[in-house]
Amino acid sequence: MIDLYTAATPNGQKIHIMLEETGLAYRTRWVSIDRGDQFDPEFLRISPNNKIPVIVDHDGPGGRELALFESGAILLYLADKTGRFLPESPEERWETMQWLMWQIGGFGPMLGQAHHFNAYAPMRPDGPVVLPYAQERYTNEAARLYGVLDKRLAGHEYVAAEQYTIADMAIFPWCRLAYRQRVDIESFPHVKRWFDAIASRPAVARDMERLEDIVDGFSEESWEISFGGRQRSQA
Ligand SMILES: N[C@@H](CCC(=O)N[C@@H](CS)C(=O)NCC(=O)O)C(=O)O
Repeated sequence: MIDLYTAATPNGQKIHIMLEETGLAYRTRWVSIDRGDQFDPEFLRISPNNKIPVIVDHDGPGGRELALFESGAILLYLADKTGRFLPESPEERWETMQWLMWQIGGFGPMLGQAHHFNAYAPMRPDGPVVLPYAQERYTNEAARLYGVLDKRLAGHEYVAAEQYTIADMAIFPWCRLAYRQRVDIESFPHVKRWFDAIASRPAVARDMERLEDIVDGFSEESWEISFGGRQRSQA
């Protein structure tokens, strides 16, 4: 049994997808990062960087319990544990690692900043904290990264190794929130084609449905109403 400590965010969703895809037995332990659960001393014991996701595998290596943080490490661990979604051949394996690291080191952190400056900062009650420089920087960087991904997917069905891997699982949840990054996914046709194909996988669709329930009031439409409107009225 695996306990997954998570929240309804892209980094959490990656692990949900992997667990659903592999069929491993798991329990979801929701961590409210808005409320500050991630700073609870109990949680810090397994996540010293105070972030989700974290897993505790009660049947880890040698039958012993293993706690693991950092979504990339968790995906690699689960791939190793199940022998799935990380190809064996060195060429394919390293290609997959390369795109996984691209997500962990660039796509995720940069899009996270794009979220903050385009979506969260304008909501702050304490005045105009939106920094146009930061918005421009991260919106441009987000578009650049989607461009890199689009170019890659122009010649490939999946991101790496010509098959569905943990690299796809890591990248996909960030694209689900393109509108928060001020990215129009329609203008990246290869990303859109790949995104739709992954979204229609039963394991992913199951997870997306669950997330819709959790983040209700945070749909694209309500985002437009509450945040688009607020931004316009501030301008
Ligand atoms: N590099 C980490 C990033 C994890 C991360 O940024 N988690 C966010 C939610 S998506 C979080 O827990 N934030 C809470 C905080 O920073 O206090 C990973 O890939 O696991």
